[in-house]
Amino acid sequence: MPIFLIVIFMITISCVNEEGKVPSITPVDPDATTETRALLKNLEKIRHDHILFGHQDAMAYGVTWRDEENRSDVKDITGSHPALYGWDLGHIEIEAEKNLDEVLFQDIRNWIIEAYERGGVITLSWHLNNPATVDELPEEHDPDEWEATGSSWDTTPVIEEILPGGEYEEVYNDWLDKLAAFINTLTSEGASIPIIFRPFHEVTGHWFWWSAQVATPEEYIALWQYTVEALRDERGLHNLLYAYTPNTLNEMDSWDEFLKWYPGDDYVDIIGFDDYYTLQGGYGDDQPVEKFSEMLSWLVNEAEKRDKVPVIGETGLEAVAIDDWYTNLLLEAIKSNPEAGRLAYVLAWRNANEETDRKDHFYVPYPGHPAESDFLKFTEDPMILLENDLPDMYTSP
Ligand code: BMA
Repeated sequence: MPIFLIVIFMITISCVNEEGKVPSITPVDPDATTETRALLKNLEKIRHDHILFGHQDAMAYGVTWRDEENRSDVKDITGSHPALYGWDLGHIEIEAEKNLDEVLFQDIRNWIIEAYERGGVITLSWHLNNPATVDELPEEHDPDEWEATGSSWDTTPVIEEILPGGEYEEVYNDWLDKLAAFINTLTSEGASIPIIFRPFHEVTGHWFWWSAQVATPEEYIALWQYTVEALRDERGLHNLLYAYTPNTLNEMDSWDEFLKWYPGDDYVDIIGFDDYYTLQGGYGDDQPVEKFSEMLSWLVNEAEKRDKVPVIGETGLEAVAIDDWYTNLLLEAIKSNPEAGRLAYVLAWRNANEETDRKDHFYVPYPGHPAESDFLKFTEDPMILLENDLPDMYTSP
């Protein structure tokens, strides 16, 4: 082949991942459904220009309301629901009717199907109980006791006993059956709805039974890989993309820790971290916004090296206590250099209802809140996408 043809061929290949071209990225599940593959490609494509804004439990409740048709705090302010919906499957494993934050699984299912049919994107986390101590879980729900014995926050060591040959292997397999059964009901017109599954998050924190103070990286990685294989290969779920989001880089001794717990390129589609304190200077940084932006650049770089999609797994400032947090801190960090902004999405944590749940525990403002107009400005930035701004995420670009 003449040398100039080889050069043209190589230039073509190297352009594949850039905006305007069809991304070559494929899920770690070789049998992923067409819509799931399309979702991953669309996230990869979109992140060069835009970021999807997401909200946990968006449709279930807001600070001042609960269980109202077609309502979300994001929509109350902006006129659109968020582009991304986070839900948590904690307590599906114990066959509860409601998840750990008192949302009926039946409702979660319906909100997922409706959001998908409107074009929204879904991500699921799983605050699963501790298999060793689950029997001690309090029967009565108390929103202020979310860290109760038997819960995800019960740090009794257990991973070794979940893995093959361990005392709780059967229990865990049964829990995976329950999880898979629920995910199997997430369909629209007979097709499975693509889900970004984000299990075992914040591993580098010290509050969950799977996290760094009780688990070793080997155990964590084995648990992750076992879970992916169990869902994908044994239970035949082919609508999942897997997201790895440890706790913020800013609480790590070295950013290599992110990679120390990383389950591997063959087990992860999306990488990110959860961060609640950097932007407002909670770790004592002199220039917190710059620090956050540096961390994002590092993440984007790592993702691009591995052909993974970078995201912010969870963030927010409790009670949105700084009025311009969304534009002057979050958006500023994202925009302060082109690399930091190449993220597919950012998920804000939930807006707990002030009457029935925790008070002042919300991460998106609501109408009348002092941060309302700043949040609206944030969502009106051309970079930020809400549900109404989304292209078709489920048809391959
Ligand atoms: C935490 C808090 C808790 C909640 C848990 C799981 O961050 O919001 O109130 O129970 O997440 O959603």
